[in-house]
Amino acid sequence: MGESKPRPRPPLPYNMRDVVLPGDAACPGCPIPMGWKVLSAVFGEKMILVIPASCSSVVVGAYPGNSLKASVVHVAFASAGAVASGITEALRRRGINDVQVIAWAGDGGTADIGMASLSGAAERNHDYIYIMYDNEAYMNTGIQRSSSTPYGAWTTTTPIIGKTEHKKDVAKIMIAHGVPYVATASVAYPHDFYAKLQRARRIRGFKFFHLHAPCPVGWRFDPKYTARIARLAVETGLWILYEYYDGKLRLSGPSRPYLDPSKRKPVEEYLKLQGRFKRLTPEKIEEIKKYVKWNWEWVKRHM
Ligand SMILES: Cc1ncc(C[n+]2csc(CCOP(=O)(O)OP(=O)(O)O)c2C)c(N)n1
Ligand code: SF4
Ligand SMILES: [Mg+2]
Repeated sequence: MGESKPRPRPPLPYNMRDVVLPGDAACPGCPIPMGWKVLSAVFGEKMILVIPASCSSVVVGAYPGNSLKASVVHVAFASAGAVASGITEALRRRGINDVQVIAWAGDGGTADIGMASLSGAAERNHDYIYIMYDNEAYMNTGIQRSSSTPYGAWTTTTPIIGKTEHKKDVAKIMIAHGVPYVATASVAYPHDFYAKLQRARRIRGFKFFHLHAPCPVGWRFDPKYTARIARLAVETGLWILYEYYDGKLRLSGPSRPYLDPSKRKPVEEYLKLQGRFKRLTPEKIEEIKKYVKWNWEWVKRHM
């Protein structure tokens, strides 16, 4: 038998600069690692993520089995805003200025239980980035409604007629705090998210991101559709991408065409792919359309 040729090296399983490691505990189609990939592209290992109790705590895992090659601090549900403030100040006092502190919290951990510590950090204008990844319910504990669950959506605590209130708009609350930078983003538009993070890292003071993050498990859709559904939210005008700084709102590229309502896709295209909206009546769909219109009016007034 002749000598066998050495086998070609298999390609590396992941980009070596990528700090999001393969083999995490996320469900298929989970938006969380999609968001982290973008953080990784901007900050690499030079970030400290502060993560309150949520799906993200499970997806990142416990040391030394972390699925992120960056520093992670697991904190109590309500405290991301406060802990990230403390870490930021500690680094400043030690003269360490090449590490980005990022609070990475769910909608429950931000819009509900974490609101007080978030508001305090924003008011004190601590110099870090807060990212609310919004999967629009308490997913880790079994899909309970949050104040960021949208109108009409089924959850295990809004089982029959869906949620009867509209979403709490945390980005607007942050704008009202007068922080230096607020942005909305979507896991379907990584380049837009990337550019916003690059801008935010150069701004001193508190920076807030509201990241739309469709969850296949809680929203009841096929995991292969995460990016498609996130994109449809923008194309129907339901999710508006913008930045707010220096007292002015700047509509982001992907949302610009939809300033013209005739360019927007019908909201039904977004709703029909998700089991959580299965029981919507025509009246409720009309109410959602009114909300979209009202939101765009608000955007126009602040441009
Ligand atoms: C004080 C407190 N109350 C309740 C819980 C239980 N708990 C853990 S994660 C979670 C839901 C988190 O929801 P969200 O912040 O939206 O993140 P997601 O799981 O959706 O990613 C809850 C209620 C807790 N850990 N601490
Ligand atoms: S429930 Fe949703 S957000 Fe949580 S890990 Fe699964 S896909 Fe991700
Ligand atoms: Mg959530």
